[in-house]
Amino acid sequence: MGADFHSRIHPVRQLAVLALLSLGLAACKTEKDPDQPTILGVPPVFAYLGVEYSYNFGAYGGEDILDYSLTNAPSWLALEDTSNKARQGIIMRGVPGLTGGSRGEADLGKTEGINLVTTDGRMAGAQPFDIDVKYNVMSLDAEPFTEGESPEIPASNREQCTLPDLETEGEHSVTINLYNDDGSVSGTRELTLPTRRVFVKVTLDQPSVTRVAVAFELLSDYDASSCDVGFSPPHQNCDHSASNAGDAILGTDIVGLGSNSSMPRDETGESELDYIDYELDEQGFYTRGVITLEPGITECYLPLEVVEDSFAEPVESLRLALTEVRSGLAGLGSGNGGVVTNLSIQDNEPVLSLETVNGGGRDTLNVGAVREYVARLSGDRDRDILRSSATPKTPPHVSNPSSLSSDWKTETGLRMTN
Ligand SMILES: [Ca+2]
Ligand SMILES: [Ca+2]
Ligand SMILES: [Ca+2]
Repeated sequence: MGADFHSRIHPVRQLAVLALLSLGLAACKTEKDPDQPTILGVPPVFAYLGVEYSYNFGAYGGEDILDYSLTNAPSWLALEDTSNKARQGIIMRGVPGLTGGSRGEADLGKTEGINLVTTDGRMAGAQPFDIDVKYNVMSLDAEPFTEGESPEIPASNREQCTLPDLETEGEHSVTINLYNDDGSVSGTRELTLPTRRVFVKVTLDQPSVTRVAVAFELLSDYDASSCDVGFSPPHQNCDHSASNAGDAILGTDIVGLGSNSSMPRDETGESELDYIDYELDEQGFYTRGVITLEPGITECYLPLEVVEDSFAEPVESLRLALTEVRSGLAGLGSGNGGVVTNLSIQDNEPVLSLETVNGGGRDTLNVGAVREYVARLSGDRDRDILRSSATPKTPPHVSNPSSLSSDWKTETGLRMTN
């Protein structure tokens, strides 16, 4: 009765048990004792450096208390001492790279034909399996940044580090070149500009049992000595040469930490983030540092600061690289060759466009005729605008909305709107 009821409710499970029984019998092809000790289970094929690996084997059969032993196992892997010997089954565990002699990367790779042997003193059962140890890979991910904006950190199912406060603005001082009409450098100017915090997501594939600290660095192809043909530095045709177009200037367009910024704090603002350290580069800007993921954390946020300048710029690109594991065990990419992700900064300067009074984008005008057009400036203007003219080779001119407006009105008969 009980069995009938059970079979109606759990026909699938009963089938599975039967299948396991027949598999177990098939595996031990010699003269069979039905009470042969048998191990159940298939341990995971992959293990990761610095990450706990554990598996609980089931067992049945045998006439007495079962004893277990591992053969051909990697040194990091061991059977757990069972205090309750009457229990059937056994747990094997270990941390590749750490347990069994802290062999680090020497534990990488595949071990084939590991055997878990169980015996009741008279008969033995065996369960062969393989384990392949891989790097616990760290990777980077970032959305495009927009000058003047701080993004939200999206929700995550992963174990997160303390979320950084991105709202608080920072401040950064830069020195820019001033140019004569021929593009030669006439002097420099110190500008102190607000910054907005952005972030790059740092993920660890698996939860590490130890703290993992990794060095990072901002990189850009921008090179002030890469001039247009016929020019030599310092010159505007070097600072803003064709080959530098679209490359962010580290320390000017973006930094890890602004020169006058306070260290990033947690979301409540109560304490400084303890997982990020910034370091100075050769130019004296904080464009590198170390990020530390505590044990178990698999997702963290590396705060950077985009300088909110008032230069009209194309979309600028740069890169963030993870360069070195300073402590713990993590792979920088699947082959541990390094991790690099592309970053981009979209400009937020107003864009000036001309249209007819009726909003048309095209018009025809007889020579000598006069007509009123609308110059439309996109974006908000709550301060002076540094207007750079249409071609990137000409110097940025400093002006402000009122003088721009009156200039345009008197000289061209245009009306400014916003
Ligand atoms: Ca910029
Ligand atoms: Ca801006
Ligand atoms: Ca800008």
